[in-house]
Amino acid sequence: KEGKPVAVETRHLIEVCVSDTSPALPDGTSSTPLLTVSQYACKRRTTTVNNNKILTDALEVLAESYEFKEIPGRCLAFRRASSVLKSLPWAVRCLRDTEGLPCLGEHSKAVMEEILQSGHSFEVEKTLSDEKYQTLKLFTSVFGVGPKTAEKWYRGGLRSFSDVLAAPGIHLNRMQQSGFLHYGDISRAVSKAEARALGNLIDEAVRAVTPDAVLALTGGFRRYRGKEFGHDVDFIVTTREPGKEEKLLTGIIERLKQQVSTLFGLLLYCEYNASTFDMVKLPSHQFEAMDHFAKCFLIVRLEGGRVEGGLHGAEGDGRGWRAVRVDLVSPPMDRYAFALLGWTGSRQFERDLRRFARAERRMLLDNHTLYDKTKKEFLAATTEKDIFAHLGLEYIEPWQRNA
Ligand code: DCT
Ligand code: MG
Repeated sequence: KEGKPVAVETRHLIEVCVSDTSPALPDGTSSTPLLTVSQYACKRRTTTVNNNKILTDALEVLAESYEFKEIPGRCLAFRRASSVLKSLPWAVRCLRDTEGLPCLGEHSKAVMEEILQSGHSFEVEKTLSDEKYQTLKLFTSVFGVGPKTAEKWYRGGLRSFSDVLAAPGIHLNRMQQSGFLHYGDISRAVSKAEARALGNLIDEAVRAVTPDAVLALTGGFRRYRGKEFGHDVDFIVTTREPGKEEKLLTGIIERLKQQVSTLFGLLLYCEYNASTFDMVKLPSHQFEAMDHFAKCFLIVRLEGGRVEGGLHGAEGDGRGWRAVRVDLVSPPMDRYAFALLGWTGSRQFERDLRRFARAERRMLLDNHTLYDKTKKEFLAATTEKDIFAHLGLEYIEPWQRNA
């Protein structure tokens, strides 16, 4: 659930506390920057420069802890508060700075005030040292382990990886087995150079299957999204021949499986999900986290020699390669703009795009379509700009979507 729809969008005109960056006026007073901050992340411009990292890190710890406790409303409230602070072009120095800002509830404000005054928050520190929080955080950091499995293991008295691996009653699925096997590599951040090297590797496989395929880096490493590091590398791949996109993806997987690098297979793990996309079943009124396009979740062996400047953070491990998580999604070409918009992120940006569409425009947006409930029709789009225009939103560049 994405929270309660708000009937009328509230705009907030705020006056910011005078800061060092405010230019002094000739009469000796300072100008106060005026800023309109929307409650919707898709109406804010958020770059990777976060002027309030101390505050947002703290709020995100609480968001995560409520996610583990399966209290989605509170989790979302902290995520929204954090996202608003990320969009500010200045650092919050006192609570008065935040007057008029949307999405900052009493709880968030109390945490912020404590940090602004004393440098830390009692509640955040208590959470960070909480055994259950620490254990769930550890377990969910394994590829293939979600909050439900982590909770089950915790309730079974397990506290560490060695507990899990030694427990007699635990059956790890294939994804989790690979998650443990490559844990060190997968939990290490992927650099931009590594993402580019993977792009070349996937591109070679794509060209070998179909020369005229379209391959795009998306997610945090999409061109101009601006993230330096990520947890995986996401690609959209499709073809201009209608209906051939699914074959394309299985072809790419086959090609990658056949490829060997220094005698080892390139694909360390591959889970392929066939398409369940069916225009007839749309629009979907229920929010679904995953789209229905054909996709695969991979772990790819990346040789250091392919990476400009070498592998990130692998100094001294002597292996010369690392494992990287890669996702490929393959929508039909006429769904490309929706898939690209949905897979570019950030998550908070996507959430609020859908929430804005529903609450402010009576439209349903997902990775497949945009549906106008008033006109009872699907709205066509070949570019992201078309979708923003249908929604009556100013276009937000990928590098401004780091909400
Ligand atoms: N996404 C989404 N909702 C989800 C999961 C993902 O809208 N529940 C979208 C947003 C980004 C894109 O899919 C890819 O997801 P991630 O790889 O998790 O995000 P990212 O921005 O690429 O960040 P990173 O990979 O660095 O964690
Ligand atoms: Mg990603």
